[in-house]
Amino acid sequence: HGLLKKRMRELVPVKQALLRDVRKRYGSKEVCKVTVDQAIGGMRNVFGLFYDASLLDAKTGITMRDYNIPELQEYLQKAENGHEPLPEALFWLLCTGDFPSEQEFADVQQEWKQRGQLDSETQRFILSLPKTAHPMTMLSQTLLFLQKDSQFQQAYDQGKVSKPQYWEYFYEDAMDLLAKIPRVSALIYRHKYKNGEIIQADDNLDWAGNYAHMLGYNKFEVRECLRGYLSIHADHEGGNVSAHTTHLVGSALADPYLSYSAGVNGLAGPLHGLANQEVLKWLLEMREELGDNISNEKIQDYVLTTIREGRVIPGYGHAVLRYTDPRFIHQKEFAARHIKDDPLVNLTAQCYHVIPPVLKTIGKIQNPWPNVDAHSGVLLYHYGMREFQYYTVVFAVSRALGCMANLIWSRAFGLPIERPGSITLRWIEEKFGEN
Ligand code: AMX
Repeated sequence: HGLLKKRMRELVPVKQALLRDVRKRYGSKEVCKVTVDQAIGGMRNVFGLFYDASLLDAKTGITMRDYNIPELQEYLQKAENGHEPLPEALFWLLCTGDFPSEQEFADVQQEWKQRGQLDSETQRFILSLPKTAHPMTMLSQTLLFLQKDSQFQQAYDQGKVSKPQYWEYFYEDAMDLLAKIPRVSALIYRHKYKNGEIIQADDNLDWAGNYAHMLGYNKFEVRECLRGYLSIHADHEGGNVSAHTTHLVGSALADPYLSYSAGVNGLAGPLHGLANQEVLKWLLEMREELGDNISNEKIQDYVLTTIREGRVIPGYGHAVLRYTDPRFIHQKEFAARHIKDDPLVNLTAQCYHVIPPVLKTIGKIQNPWPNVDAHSGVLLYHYGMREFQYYTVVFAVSRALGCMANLIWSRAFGLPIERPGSITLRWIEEKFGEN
């Protein structure tokens, strides 16, 4: 076994004891009340989930194991001459709460290289998928295809596994899934857009750098872009659609492949991860209609027209955040460091200046500021990846890190099947009606 599993074996009993103690001391305390509006309105600010690896603050954004995005960028391992955090190091942090030593970091990296090979059956499966399918659908399907290799499912089927061991099997599946997902995703890209011309993995590269390489992008800057991208999208607490779905499905003891395939399906919704594809589409449509050097007034009109048509401004707004997403800032700073004078990057900066005041005039919008998806696509577009339908797959490769770390812990904590209650219109009327 690798060093991460060894460390998890030390940590699991300690944290199990901590959880028992917390329940004993605070188990009957009230976390929050739920109003009828919240029950109908997508459960905003209902704190009914336990999800340990990250926490979202409306004002300051995401912290993963208590570290915000600039701190993660500063403290996590980087590539030689690089500035961006490496996802292998982040995964160690998400699982253990500690930053990895150089040796621990190298061990995860090595383990993912060993586990990452795709067999010829899986390659054939991907290359047989209809090219008309959306790449997110292809990813979800391939995760389901890989489910035949689930060690948890096999052990459970044979009656070999009891509850205290669940997490160890989830861990094995999670590590395999994480090792394979960049290769699966790169092959989907090469199949759909590059005539199936496969680029073999380069095992001298790190997880994210190798993903860039297998996609067909070899500049150091692109690798750096992906290292940062795959780190900052990894986790966003437990209530977002992809994380919550993965957690929910896993709570039924569906293995990590089944669980994450379900999470990926949620990520493929335009109000969630697919927003990064939508942003590019929207920006390109705007440029097509209005040309280059668009005035602020024209952008304002374009925003209002989009809203009048009953559409949302993709990349703006958030269910929890109430200020600019620190992940947006991270990408904006990346662009400032690396990219000079790209028309779409410049337009994104101009939109950041122009759009929030317009959205503020529309009373119902709770958050007029940009989220991560407002920026991520233009970076990929700049580096030559023009197939914006693919962008959410990159998000999915990253989100797997957070979803897998939390899934392992959900089993380690022995969390039960998730089953909240629901209410009907009649229930509400009878409970609160006058008579
Ligand atoms: N453009 C236009 N209208 C917007 C809007 C936007 N960017 N953001 C919110 N609104 C509208 C909502 O559609 C809703 O209208 P309705 O009452 O007529 O249905 C109203 O404002 C109130 O919504 P809210 O409370 O501010 O937001 P929410 O929590 O219901 O939804 C989100 C949050 C992200 C779905 C929404 O802001 C949105 O649709 N944004 C655009 C899509 C996007 O960028 N999604 C990515 C989010 C980050 C992620 O998950 N990757």
